[in-house]
Amino acid sequence: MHILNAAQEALLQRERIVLNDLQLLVTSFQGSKDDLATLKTSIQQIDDFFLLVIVGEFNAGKSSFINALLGEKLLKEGVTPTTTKINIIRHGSQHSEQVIDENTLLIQEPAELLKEISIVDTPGTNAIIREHEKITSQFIPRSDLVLFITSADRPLSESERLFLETIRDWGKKLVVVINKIDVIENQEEIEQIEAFVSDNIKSLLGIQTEVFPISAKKALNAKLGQPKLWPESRFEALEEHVRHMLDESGRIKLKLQNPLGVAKNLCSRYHKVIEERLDVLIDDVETIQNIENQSRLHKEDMLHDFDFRMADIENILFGMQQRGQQFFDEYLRLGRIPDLLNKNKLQESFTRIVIADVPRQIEIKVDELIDWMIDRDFRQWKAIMDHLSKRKQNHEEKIIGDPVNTTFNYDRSFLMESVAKEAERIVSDFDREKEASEFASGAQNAVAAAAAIEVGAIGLGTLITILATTLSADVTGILVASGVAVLGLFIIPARRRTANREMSKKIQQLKDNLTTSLQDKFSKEIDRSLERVHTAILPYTRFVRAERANLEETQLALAEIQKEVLDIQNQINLW
Ligand SMILES: Nc1nc2c(ncn2[C@@H]2O[C@H](COP(=O)(O)OP(=O)(O)OP(=O)(O)O)[C@@H](O)[C@H]2O)c(=O)[nH]1
Ligand SMILES: [Mg+2]
Repeated sequence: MHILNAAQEALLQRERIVLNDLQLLVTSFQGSKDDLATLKTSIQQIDDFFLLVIVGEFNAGKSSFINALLGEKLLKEGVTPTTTKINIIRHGSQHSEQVIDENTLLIQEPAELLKEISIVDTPGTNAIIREHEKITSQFIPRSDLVLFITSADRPLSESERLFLETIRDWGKKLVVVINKIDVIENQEEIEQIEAFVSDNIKSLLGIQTEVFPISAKKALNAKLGQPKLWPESRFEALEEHVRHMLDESGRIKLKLQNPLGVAKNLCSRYHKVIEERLDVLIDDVETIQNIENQSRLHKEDMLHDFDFRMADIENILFGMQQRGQQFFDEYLRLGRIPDLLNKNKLQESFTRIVIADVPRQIEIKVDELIDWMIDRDFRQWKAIMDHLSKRKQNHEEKIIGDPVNTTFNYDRSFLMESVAKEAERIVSDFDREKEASEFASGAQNAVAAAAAIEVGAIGLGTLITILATTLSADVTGILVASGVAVLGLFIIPARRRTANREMSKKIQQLKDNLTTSLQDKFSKEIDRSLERVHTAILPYTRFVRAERANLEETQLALAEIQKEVLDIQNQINLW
């Protein structure tokens, strides 16, 4: 590269920094290897030879054009797809050819023009050999100036249009050449073709380019000894234009622009990827929120319903308490003294009248409660499963469309899948009976613990019967003890009230023990169920949160880079 002035040097410095930043960003974003390689090559190329790259459909006359430019028949021409490799033509003291790799050939030639620039002949696009187009497309980012050749007998085909878009997307400066004008009979027709190409490029690509109608064949022949063909070849204007574009400052400009165009292209591509991923994640956040909201509602519902159901149990116990009062009132009478002295009979009466079928009633209610609760839990998991599978369906296409890398989608799908699987597993393995019996024994333990009694696996109903029997014994004890001091009891109303209160307290205690321990057990169970949901979706939630933060950060960094690239581009354009 030529000596740069201070301002150019400073700008080049900035350019290197921003390109380096972009390289780091693409690397940390796990961008595609191809993108990284492209970026790296275009950075290296700042210091490399200037590359004028000739592209176009096969048979358009690319090789012929280069021959005409050099004024010698250096490259092979032919009607079938002829050029099969990238031919880099560079200045050398004598002619030589060297295979660089399977797709690249380096030709050295002692031509004056090549001292300033290297010219690249490429395989034609739209040839039957698809590989050719790929080789050429991959080379586009490396070019400093692209010369696009179309043929006058089929100007601007559909495939050429697509190829031109690729060139434009890489931010390349473009010169358009219409070759083979010698096959067109009259001047008017040539003008029509010229206008057609020029207008269409403008409307298709949104860029104004200069279009040069030429005859490469005549130009070469003119240079090879038939000078009268030179004006007809119309080559002069094109050569003049290229020479002007490629004077020293023009070359520096194009050289510096080249990697910036590549950077710009990558920036906008990665922006798009980030945006698409953020869209996916926003929907993910919504899914997670839906699940969490549903869990919260589920809990509220559960607690609300639970209070209703608990009220039934409390009513049963309340009924027992009232019967206890009546029983006491009835038995603490002088006329009942004989009964009070028969302890067994008294206990039997208390059990029959006061306890009645309370244990069974409670057991039924508790069983209902457990069933209801397990059913709700089951339904909750089913709802989660449905949410996730709906989410999966909605976004499968979006996920497939991400061109840059697959780890994001892989990780994300994997996590979502594993939550969905967990939900599915829970739903399909759901064993109501097992859950219910575990739950019941949990409830039993809670009640037993509250009453401070040791129990084995006896069932809640039996436990309540035991508690009721204890209560019967206790209460009968109070009555019997009262009976011994029977006279005092009837004479001193204060003692009678104390005994009555004590009995009420015992029943109240049983009631409290039962309700609080059941309540405790159930609310713990609700929390446990919610916790289970929360834990199951946690890896997914975490991923979404972390990935989102990460993407937003990358987005900001990318925007900075993009801004700097634009700024440097503008500065260069001011030269
Ligand atoms: N009439 C006419 N024929 C030309 C002109 N330029 C090239 N040709 C012919 O067009 C055919 C294709 O030319 P090439 O230079 O091989 O075309 P290419 O674009 O390099 O083709 P590929 O290497 O196959 O992609 C050859 O037969 C040339 O002689 C021209 O200006 N006028
Ligand atoms: Mg060729």
